[in-house]
Amino acid sequence: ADKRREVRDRQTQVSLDQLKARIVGLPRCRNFYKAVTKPNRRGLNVIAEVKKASPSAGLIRADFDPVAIARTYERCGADAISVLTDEKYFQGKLEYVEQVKQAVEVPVLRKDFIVDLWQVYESRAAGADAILLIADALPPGELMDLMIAATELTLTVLVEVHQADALLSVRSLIGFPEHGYSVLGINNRDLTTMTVDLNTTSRLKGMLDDDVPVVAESGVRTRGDVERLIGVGVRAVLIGQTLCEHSDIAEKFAE
Ligand code: IGP
Repeated sequence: ADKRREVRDRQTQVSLDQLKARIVGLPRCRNFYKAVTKPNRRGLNVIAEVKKASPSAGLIRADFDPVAIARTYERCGADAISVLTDEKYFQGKLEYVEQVKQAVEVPVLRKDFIVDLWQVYESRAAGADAILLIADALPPGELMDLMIAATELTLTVLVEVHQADALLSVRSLIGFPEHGYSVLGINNRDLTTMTVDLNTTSRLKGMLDDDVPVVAESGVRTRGDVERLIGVGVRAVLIGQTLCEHSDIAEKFAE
């Protein structure tokens, strides 16, 4: 409900037609789908997240510089970059997507609570190559509508689930070309209680065909965690806090 109010405020400043006009002149999206699903030496792809603060951790990095962090990630070999833009809970900003997109060559994911078509256009206009849609929080019909709109704009959709029932209702939508480029994100963090359980990934992945591209999200902190997820067969991991909070981001990445 908060998000809907925020979106309504922003809509009074920029109309859908204005966003559409901006999008017309843009180059096509970088291929986020390919970046996170391609086979590689490491055994999985890495989406590194630019994250200033979170409800569970508070302020993660005091000297937060989104462009510097994104450049470090890219230099360390990140396959894609996630940028949190939610202001209220994560101290993000939409402008961070614009800035990061200009600073790196890999695809950029806009991470926010997207509940309205207008935000899909807003994301594309800001330069995002992919958006997050949270299946646990959206009725299936609305999720579909947002996925179709994203596809028309050539965005990749990261469809996130935490609960088995949400997975059941969306699993048939993932990966089909007629629904555009989409990958399934399994969130190890329960957004209602903030608790993290890495077993969520293996438990939910077991409900999917092996060829569905899966991204494991949240709570990945050590080399051991990554090895474990490679063993489960995910195509990518999304890592935020443990990288952003480290005094030497490059050193933590190498681990
Ligand atoms: C990153 P972590 O534990 O590495 O910082 O997690 C990412 O998964 C997390 O930021 C996230 C998120 C979300 C944030 C996953 N799903 C939905 C906001 C909204």
